Amino acid sequence: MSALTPPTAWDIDAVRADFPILDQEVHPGKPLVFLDSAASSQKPVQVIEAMNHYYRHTHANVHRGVHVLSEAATELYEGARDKVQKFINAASRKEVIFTSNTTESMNLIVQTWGRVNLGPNDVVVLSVMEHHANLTSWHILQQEKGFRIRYVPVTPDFRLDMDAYQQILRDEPVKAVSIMHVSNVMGTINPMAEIVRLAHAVGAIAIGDGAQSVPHMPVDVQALDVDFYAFSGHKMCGPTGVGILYGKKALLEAMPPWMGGGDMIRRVTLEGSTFNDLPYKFEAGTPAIAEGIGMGAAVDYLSNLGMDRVHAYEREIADYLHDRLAEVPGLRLFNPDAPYRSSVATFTLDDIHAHDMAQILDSEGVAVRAGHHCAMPLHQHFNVPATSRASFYLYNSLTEVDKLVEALYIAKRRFSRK
Ligand code: C6P
Repeated sequence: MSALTPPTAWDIDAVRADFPILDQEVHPGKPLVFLDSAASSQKPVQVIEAMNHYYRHTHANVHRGVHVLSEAATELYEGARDKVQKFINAASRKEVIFTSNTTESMNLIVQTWGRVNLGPNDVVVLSVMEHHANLTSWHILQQEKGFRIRYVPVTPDFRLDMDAYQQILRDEPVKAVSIMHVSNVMGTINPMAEIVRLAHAVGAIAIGDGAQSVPHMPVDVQALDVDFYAFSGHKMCGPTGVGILYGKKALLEAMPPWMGGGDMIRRVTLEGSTFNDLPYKFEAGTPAIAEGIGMGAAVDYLSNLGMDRVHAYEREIADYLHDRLAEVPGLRLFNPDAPYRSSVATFTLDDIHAHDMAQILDSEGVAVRAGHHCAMPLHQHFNVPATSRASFYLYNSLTEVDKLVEALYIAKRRFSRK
């Protein structure tokens, strides 16, 4: 590193070289500009190779056999749990439960902790900006248990209304607060530690949806003091099919199991079953072994880059992105200002429908997501049926911001001719 290079300099070419999928044209003369990482990120060769190597050399079921391959597979799979524990600074590996994704993690909390602890006199606090994973899972149990749900509103500057949150906590017998750390639509970074502190002050538990935070910033579950925290492997350079539920040990120990099956039991007779210790109590059946190992490789990849550096680079992208977008006439943005924003731009342009917009951008090689992004209530709050979302990640370059802006002007020109 030369004396002139700042210590946080990001070698974007070296990072992009790790992601072979990025090096392609998606239409003749149109190189891929992948801006849909909030839906699912791309995978570096290190993750692809780890899974490939496992299937070629070490595949066998875990926790079951005494033969060489089963022991090797178990070591790799359980090693991935240790990596995740360290990555989020959980106090114990028993607190790291493998699930299939954030959605399953959320449903696990609701169907175990929620089922045991919630009744008609209780209140659960969610927010208007939540993803459906953190809405419908509660709605399903609410129909059975009859508790009430209060929703923290969103401010006109696209943030969580913390005053309204505190008012709800004063007014209601709140048992649980479940809120996203980072919004998948607006990119808003919510004050998670403060949300947790205020929930605990009234005796409520606090649950964090970390699907959009863990991939992009350092997360320390002990510093947040959060009771449960959920995230997905596929948004953080890992494979699909694997996710994590972090939970404080005392809470997890007090919760009944969710799914029954192999691995989660201690003893089974025809009269009944007793259950395994944590974390296995919540992991019934053969797990997604290769995916767990792939997630471990993704954690290694991100740790080697350094999450502080990833976050700093994404802030640089966010600043440039929002500076450039501010110059596009007719663009309506649904993102907060710095320091609350992340490397996401969600927008409508003139009266172009979001799906038409995504198609035009795609014809220019620019991949974005269009629709309600599994956050229908938030779009009802905006009073728009759909938005387009460009979500950047550690492998996107500043030049790709320019490509997005160019493509937006192309869309404007095409529609103004109609
Ligand atoms: N958001 C998006 O395009 P799963 O599908 O279980 O891995 O993640 C669900 C989920 C939960 N919470 C948040 C904040 C999320 O962003 C997501 C997934 C994707 O925004 C797919 S809908």
